[in-house]
Amino acid sequence: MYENMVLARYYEERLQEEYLEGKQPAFDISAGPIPGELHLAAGHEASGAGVCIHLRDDDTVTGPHRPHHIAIAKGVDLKKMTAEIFGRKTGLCKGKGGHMHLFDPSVNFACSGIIAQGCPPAVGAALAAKKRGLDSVAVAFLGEGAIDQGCFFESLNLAQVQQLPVVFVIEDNDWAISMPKDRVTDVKDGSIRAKGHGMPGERIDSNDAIAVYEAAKKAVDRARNGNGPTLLEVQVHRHMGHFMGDAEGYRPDDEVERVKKLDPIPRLEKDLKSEGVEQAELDEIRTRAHERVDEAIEWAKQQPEPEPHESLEDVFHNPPEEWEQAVQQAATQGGDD
Ligand SMILES: Cc1ncc(C[n+]2csc(CCOP(=O)(O)OP(=O)(O)O)c2C)c(N)n1
Ligand SMILES: [Mg+2]
Repeated sequence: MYENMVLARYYEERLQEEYLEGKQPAFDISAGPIPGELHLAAGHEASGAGVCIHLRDDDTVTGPHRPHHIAIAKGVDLKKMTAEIFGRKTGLCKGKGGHMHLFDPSVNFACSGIIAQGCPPAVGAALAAKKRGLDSVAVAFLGEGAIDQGCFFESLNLAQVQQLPVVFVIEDNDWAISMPKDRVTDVKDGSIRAKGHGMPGERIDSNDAIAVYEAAKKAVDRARNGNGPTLLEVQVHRHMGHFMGDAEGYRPDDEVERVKKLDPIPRLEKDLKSEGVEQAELDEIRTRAHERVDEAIEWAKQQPEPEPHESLEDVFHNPPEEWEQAVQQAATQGGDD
C-alpha cells in the first residue's frame, strides 16, 4: 500500500511538471506534451491503495475522472498508462483516450470522464462473474459529487436485489469542482444511502489507509463469498485544484494547508514505523517507486504519436464496409485532415 501511495504521489508530481510545459503565458489547455485536462488525486491515495490491495487481476475496477491512484493500485501498466496520458500510439488506448479514459483489459480496469458512469459497468461485471460461477468481484469508485446521479441508485438497487459481488467506493473530498458538498446535500455521511437499499454501508471518516484497508477487506470478502454488495465512503482530501490550471478562487485560503496536515502518506509512514518498519526500508520503497515513475515517463516521451488517419480506426467494433474503405483511403492519402 505504501509503495502504491508514494508511487502515485510522485507520478502526479512528475505529470504536473510535464503538463505545464508549453501551456504558458496564456494557459492553453491543448498545448504541451500532455494536451487536454488533467485531474490530479494527491490526497486521495489511501482510498485506491486500501481498496485495491484486496483485489486480483481478474477483479474489475471502474474509476472516475481522477483515476491515477486507483489505476496504479489496480496494477495498470505504468508505461502504457503514461504513453496514453501523453497521447502516444503505444498508450493503453493508442493515445486516443487521454488521462480520463484509461482502459486496461489485462487487469480489468476502466475509467471515464462521465461522473458515476462506472457504476453500471461494475454491476455488469459482477453479474457476469456470478452467472459464470466465478469468485471475482467488481469495485466502482465515484466522487461524492456523483452520488445523486440516477445510475448510482439504479446500480445500488440491482446489486442488492441480485446479491452481486460489487463494492461501491465514494471518495468524499468535500468538493465537486467548485461546489462544496454542503451546498448540494444535507447528508453528511453518503454511506447511509446503503440503508435505503438494504445494503451494508460504512464511512471511513479519516484519510487513513489502514482504516480503508480494514473496511475494504470486509466488503471485498463479503462480495467474494457470495454475500452481496457494500457501499463505502472514504474521507479523502483534494490537495490540488479540480484540474490543472484551476485558479481555485472559490476555496478558503487556509483549506489546502489544513488538509495537507491530514496527508495519508506521512500518516501511514508513522504507523509503519510504530510497527517496527525501519526508515531505511521506507526510503528504499520510495526510491524504487520514483525510479519506476521516471523510467515510465522517459519511455512514454520517446513513443511515437499516432498518425492523423488513425483517429478513424477502432471507432466501430464491427465496422461497416464503407467505413473500412474510408479508413483505408485516409491511410493511403495521409495528410493532416
Ligand atoms: C454526468 C456528468 N455531469 C457533469 C459532469 C461535469 N463534471 C466533471 S467533474 C464534476 C464534479 C465531480 O465531483 P466529484 O464526483 O466529487 O469528484 P472529484 O472531482 O471531487 O474527485 C462534474 C460535475 C460530468 N463529467 N459528468
Ligand atoms: Mg468530490
